[in-house]
Amino acid sequence: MIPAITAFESSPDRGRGLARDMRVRWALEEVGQPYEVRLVSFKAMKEPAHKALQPFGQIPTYEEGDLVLFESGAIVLHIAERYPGLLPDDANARARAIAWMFAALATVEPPIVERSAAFITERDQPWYEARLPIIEQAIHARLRDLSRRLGDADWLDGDFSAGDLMMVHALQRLKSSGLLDAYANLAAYVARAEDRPAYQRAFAAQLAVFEAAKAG
Ligand code: GTB
Repeated sequence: MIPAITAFESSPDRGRGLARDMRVRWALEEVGQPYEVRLVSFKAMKEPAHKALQPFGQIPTYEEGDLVLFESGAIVLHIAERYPGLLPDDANARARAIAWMFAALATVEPPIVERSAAFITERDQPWYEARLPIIEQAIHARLRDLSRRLGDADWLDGDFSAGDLMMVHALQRLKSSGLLDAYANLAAYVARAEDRPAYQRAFAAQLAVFEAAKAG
């Protein structure tokens, strides 16, 4: 059964791999599972057919036989549990890798997303100049602790896992901000993950969608 995922027909990230279909593509590439991609427009995303798959009218979704999933974290966890390669066999190590997935989604990513959202919706407001450093302080607090915990290890807990995949994808959104520059080990961690052949394949696939939309 070839799973099918959804992605932006025309991604606002202009092919930088920041939209959340990227983490699902990457997970599927890591485990070597072929997949299909259905591209959806912003309009189609808000229509009942798509909302039956994703109640909030967003991408990504994941369909595999009778199973329909939404939420990128749940999708990546499902892939990691269904196919070998993204979670350790040892039960305790597996639980810790899943904890890192949650840490990425619930602890590290929120202030990063808040910064992007503030830029999009509030940058013309008089309070934006004062608000930005407050959000950035919250991001630095997470990066400092994450950097200390990673230390000089390659990955967060042993071998590369779904926890690293989710964490790196959350951190990538900071690349253009310069905020990662103060944490050499985190910048190297992101670069190390981006060197993985599975990452490269997933990145190329989502970039091809953007290039095709631009050309056509
Ligand atoms: N919690 C959900 C999940 O993890 O699956 C969040 C899904 C989500 O935010 N989807 C976004 C979406 O569908 C795309 S990825 N947005 C359309 C809408 O809500 O109407 C978020 C995203 C969008 C754009 C950039 N970018 O331009 O850099 C980065 C990330």
